Amino acid sequence: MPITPASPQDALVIVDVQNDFCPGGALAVAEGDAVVPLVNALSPRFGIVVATQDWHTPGHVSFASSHGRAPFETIDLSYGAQVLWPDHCIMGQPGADLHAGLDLAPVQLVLRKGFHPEIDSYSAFREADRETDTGLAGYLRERGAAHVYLAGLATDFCVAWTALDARAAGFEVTVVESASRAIDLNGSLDAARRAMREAGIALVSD
Ligand code: VGL
Ligand code: ZN
Repeated sequence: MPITPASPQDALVIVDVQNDFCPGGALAVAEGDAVVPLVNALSPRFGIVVATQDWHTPGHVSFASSHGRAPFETIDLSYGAQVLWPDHCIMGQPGADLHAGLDLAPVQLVLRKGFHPEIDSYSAFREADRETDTGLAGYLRERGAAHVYLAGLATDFCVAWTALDARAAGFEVTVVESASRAIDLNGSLDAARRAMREAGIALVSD
């Protein structure tokens, strides 16, 4: 069913629609680029539109290469378990650019995350140490948002973590699954969908 936000203060958060998460990118999500026209169709319906950008330092703690390990292994860091990824979304490099087809005209804020060298941040609200806030909750509250919709990449990592933190921050949350694509590593998509449902997050199609 086409999504029609109930209030002009409903917010759309477009998560990490970046070259490195699209086919040909360093951490390509299957059909990642398929979300571009779907997100472009969604964004003009919202009064508040934010896009997030994964934005890592070279040698970032989430990179397997920083630990002499293979990508997709998990290690323990001071803040907990960390999946190790191929080098991706390095600040200022083309892989970190938002996909060229993404319509940026309706986007009012581009929020970067993951720029602290020693802390990852799947969530656009709170970094992986679970302490460092990005300011997004305050931004959305000051703009009067009560309901946050999410779409983008990847459903089971940055979309899910952002959705769960939006809920924890007190927003109503809806994930537009049809305009999102997943990495699906070791059952991560099923686990993410279960966690989101249990948190009271609506999973819908547009
Ligand atoms: C993401 C893994 C590492 C995402 C970002 O956008 O889902 N996944 N960094
Ligand atoms: Zn990342």
